[in-house]
Amino acid sequence: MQDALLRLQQEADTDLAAISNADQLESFRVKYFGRKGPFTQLMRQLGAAPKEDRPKLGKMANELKLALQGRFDEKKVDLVGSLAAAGPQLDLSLPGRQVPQGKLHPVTQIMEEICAIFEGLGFSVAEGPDIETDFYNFEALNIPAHHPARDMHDTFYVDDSTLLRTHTSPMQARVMETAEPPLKVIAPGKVYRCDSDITHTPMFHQVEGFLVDKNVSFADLKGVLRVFIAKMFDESTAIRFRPSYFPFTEPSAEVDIACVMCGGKGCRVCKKTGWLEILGAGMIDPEVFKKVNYDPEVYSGFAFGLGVERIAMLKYGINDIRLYYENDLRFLRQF
Ligand code: 2NL
Repeated sequence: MQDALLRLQQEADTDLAAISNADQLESFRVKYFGRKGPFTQLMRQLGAAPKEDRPKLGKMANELKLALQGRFDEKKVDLVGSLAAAGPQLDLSLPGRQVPQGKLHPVTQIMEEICAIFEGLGFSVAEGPDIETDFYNFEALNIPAHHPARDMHDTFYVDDSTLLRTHTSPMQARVMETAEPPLKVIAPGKVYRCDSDITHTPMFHQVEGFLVDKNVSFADLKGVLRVFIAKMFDESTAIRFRPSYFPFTEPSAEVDIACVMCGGKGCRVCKKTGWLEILGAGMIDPEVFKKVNYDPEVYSGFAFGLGVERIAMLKYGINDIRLYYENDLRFLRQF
């Protein structure tokens, strides 16, 4: 039996050395360690050996099996290592995994487009705090305490003198306070009003702009807005100015464009009027100039304000403003 063990060891060594792939590794395992393998047989033969030899032979057989198992494991590790070193087993013809790609939110896209148009006209961009003082949001813009216009703004107050800005004009008041004309500035950003339905969200975006210099006229305002609308919509888009009222401008106007849906014939979107309101504007009120220490006898200027969500709705034919803020990818991916 000792001879048998010796022969087994030699044969196993030869077999082990010849292994070069996973199939051969598995055949080896079955041949030597399987249920019908030599060790099972040896254990059976052990019963036939002289009683005094049995412990010694049993120990030899066990040691051989353990040693063989050890070398088999080493071989396995080597083989896996060399297969890995030979390069990943990849099918390079398979299509790659798509990397998900993010995009700018439609409101951000339109906001950037609007800013780019005004920057092209020589305006610079000023950004300021969302949390404002009552002074910059109202007082400086000719909306004193108890002015009826305050009711129109549905203000979120932080405390008696602090609030979430209801428009971006406070930024413009800040600019005028610290810089001297001539000035051409736009103020883009988030604004807040306590209002929510299909045309209002409590947070939305505005771009406001103003120009102050000597001898600025309403014709300059019309010229700038004319160019803006032609670039934002279409060269041939018809526009009209309608008299209106804002506390910070005099005279004031609301600006309409021919309905983008029906071209002016009248439809559901324009409520049969053929026109869509897209922004408000006017000549800066002398009272505003006095608040920021500009001499209204020397300087004049115009200002305008527009809602970004509204412009994007008109441009893309979106009928519910709340879609912007539901984060439904099926909606967002369309832009
Ligand atoms: C609208 C109307 C407007 C302004 C905003 C403004 C700013 C300064 C002085 C005077 Cl610092 N005016 N901004 C002027 C007229 C209209 O917005 O309907 N916005 C959505």
